[in-house]
Amino acid sequence: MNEIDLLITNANLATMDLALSSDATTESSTEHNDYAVINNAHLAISDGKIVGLYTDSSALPKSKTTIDAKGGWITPGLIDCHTHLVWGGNRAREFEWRLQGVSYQEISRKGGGIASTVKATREASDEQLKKDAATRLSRLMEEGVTTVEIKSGYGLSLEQEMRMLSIARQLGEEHAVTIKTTLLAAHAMPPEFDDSDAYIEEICQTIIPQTVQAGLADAVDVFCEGIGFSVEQCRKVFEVAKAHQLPVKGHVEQLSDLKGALLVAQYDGLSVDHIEYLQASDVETLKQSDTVAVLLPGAFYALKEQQLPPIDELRKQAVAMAVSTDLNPGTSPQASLRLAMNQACIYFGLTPAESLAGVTRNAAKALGLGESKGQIKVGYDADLVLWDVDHPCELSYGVNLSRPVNIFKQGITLK
Ligand code: DI6
Ligand code: FE
Repeated sequence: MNEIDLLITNANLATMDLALSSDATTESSTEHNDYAVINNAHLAISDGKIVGLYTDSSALPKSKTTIDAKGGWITPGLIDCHTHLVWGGNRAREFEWRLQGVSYQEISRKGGGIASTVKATREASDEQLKKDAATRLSRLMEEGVTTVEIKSGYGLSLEQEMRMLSIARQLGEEHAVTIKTTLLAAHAMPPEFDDSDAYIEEICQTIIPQTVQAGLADAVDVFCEGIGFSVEQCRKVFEVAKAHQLPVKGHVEQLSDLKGALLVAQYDGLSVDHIEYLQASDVETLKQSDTVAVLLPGAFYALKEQQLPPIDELRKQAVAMAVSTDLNPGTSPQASLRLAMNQACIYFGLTPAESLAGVTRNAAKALGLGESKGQIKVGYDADLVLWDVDHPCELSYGVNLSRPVNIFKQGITLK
């Protein structure tokens, strides 16, 4: 091998590579197998990719730069696969109402909720929107997040949805992070419309085609809910997305069981998100369509929900479970994926290893990036984090106890 760009020596790797988890190179304990550990390893990186994994230090390639991990733990860069991080204004007032016992749905029906953020987002200048979004993005990145999905959905017109997506794209160009954009025009009713079928027509005839033409959307999402859109309306949106070769996903079964997950599965969707009200008997369908279950414990926490997603059944059917922040001003004002990992364990009963897989391998899969990100594997992107922990379990256990020592984005040392 020619001289490589970067060599990281003496690391313990939580590779999250399923192919390794029962392999002889990992320690035999199940605990280690869950993280697909390689102890005392050396990582070779060139052109932003992982090009070699070694346990024999006598056979290392020559490198321009070498970093000694001193026995520290390295994981794949964290991936936040569900955020609404571009928004205007704030909803702290609504938080006070909710604490007084007014429900999220009630606030939404009275013109608060998503509608109030739509108003504030439309009124904000491009500069202000981008500045606030960049601050939130940096909060995630400080924690070791190297890939973020960002949805539109607070614009609700062609021009405003495109503005949100274009700001999301710009964030990806200006910061050392991979951004995947998702068009969520079917999030709520815009004030200009009183007929939801007419707005769905606008999404199908105008918003999706023009957004696609401008190259602004990587996927299409819907809010399939009593206070959102019906299954039949979401189906129309998915038909048009499919005609434009865009993958789909859905906010489904968050507050009630409309069977939105089954619709997403019919379109071989990337993910079903929230799913607290998903019936265990519907889980098999997700397995068949290879759709990721995205768990959003931050929204569950902030709304003080009681209904738990069918974790046992998802586990039994080996449906990939991702964990994400759902960062948004209403139901999950939480710019911490590490906190979401902890909440996924505490509230949903995930194991710390499942939680880590949820923000690495499975989050990558939820974004259609399963072949390039979310695992430490030769040929994969060198998005990596070196942590100040004694075991990867600590990443889910503590809140603001451990931090990244180094963050590498496509082989570039950010920290
Ligand atoms: N579900 C959510 O949790 C967010 N959107 C959605 O469809 C909430 C968005 C908000 O309240 O602003
Ligand atoms: Fe959401």
